[in-house]
Amino acid sequence: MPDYALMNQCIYEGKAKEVEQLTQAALAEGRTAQEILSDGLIAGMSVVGEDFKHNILYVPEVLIAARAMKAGMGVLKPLLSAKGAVDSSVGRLLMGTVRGDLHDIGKNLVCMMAEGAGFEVKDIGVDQSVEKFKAAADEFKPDIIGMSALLTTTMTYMKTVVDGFDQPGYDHIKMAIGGAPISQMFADEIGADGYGSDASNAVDLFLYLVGKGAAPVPAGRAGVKAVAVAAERPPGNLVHYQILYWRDLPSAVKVWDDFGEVKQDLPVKFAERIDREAQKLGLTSGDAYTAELKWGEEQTRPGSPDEVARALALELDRPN
Ligand code: B12
Repeated sequence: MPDYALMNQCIYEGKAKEVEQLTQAALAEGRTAQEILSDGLIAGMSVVGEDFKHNILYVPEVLIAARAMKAGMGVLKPLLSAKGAVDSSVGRLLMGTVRGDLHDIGKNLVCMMAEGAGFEVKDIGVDQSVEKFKAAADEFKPDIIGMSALLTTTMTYMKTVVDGFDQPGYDHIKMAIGGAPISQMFADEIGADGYGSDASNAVDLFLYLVGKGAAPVPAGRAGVKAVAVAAERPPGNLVHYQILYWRDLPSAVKVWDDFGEVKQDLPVKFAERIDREAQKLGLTSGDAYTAELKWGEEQTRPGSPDEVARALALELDRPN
């Protein structure tokens, strides 16, 4: 019997090589690709989804877990598609980033989580026009079309796509949208069927749109997360902290002690600096970009998580 609990744990910890090997071993033992997919991969990824929902895991950890799931999927995919064995009973999802927009990290994450929840997913990539969405929909016959946009200049194109599908023959397809600048209000404005605030919320939305779940409430994922209970900290309290780097450029900080935790994205100029550097180096694909994200060493210093997070943001803000 394959050790599915271990496989789930390896997904959670983002151990791609181990997941790949365990998947191969389970196949060698004669288990079906479908069983390994659901008990080994999907079960592991759903714990990741739950912990992401409850702010126990953050985007970098989820991306690393998603990569591990992808390693297992790589082994299973030829078998699943060869036998037509994918259980698409949950639903079929067509995903893409809209025209003019090259951001795909969030979209990829949504695809992985949706696959993890049992959807059959077709990802048509970035910079997609309404014509491309329609051609792909004609071929793939999705239940849902998911669109992603990260730029205020490209989010308006989502309406063009929604309008493009407002035609006989496409009425059964639900339109879902997401991306950092998107809101429920914008979704209502352009006539989309739903908006998802993050990958796990997106999966809840998809399940709802195919009639397999309750209406989700988009979660506001704030830049600063204080999971702390108000607590008296002793004088000289030590907190632990880590800095998330993109290559050598800081991107976010995580600070915690026994009483709570703060995760803070650094101010917008840090993201802009990273964007410029990524483009200069040509590391713009989702995988190339994410591969450069690494947590720095764990360190300690006195204070509360809030104070230390603020101090770190100031200290890291030096001209490069
Ligand atoms: C990584 C990044 C890049 C990378 C993209 C790599 C890649 N392949 O994706 C590179 C370096 C290429 C890049 C380029 C640019 N970028 Co950029 N980028 C970012 C950055 C730092 C992170 C985005 C990200 O991946 N977030 C993490 C993911 C997981 O979150 P997410 O995308 O929001 O997705 C989640 C949810 O939104 C939701 N979701 C997403 N899609 C969908 C879809 C559906 C259907 C559902 C339900 C849910 C859903 O679920 C996801 C998972 O939880 C942001 C800053 C930021 N902090 O957001 C800037 C940012 C988005 N970029 C920005 C800009 C301006 C640019 C450039 C124009 C820079 C330039 N001067 O050239 C170019 C544009 C290139 C183009 N034409 O698209 C601005 C946008 C400003 C604005 N409001 O319009 C930002 C906000 C940075 C900033 N403040 O300056 N960028």
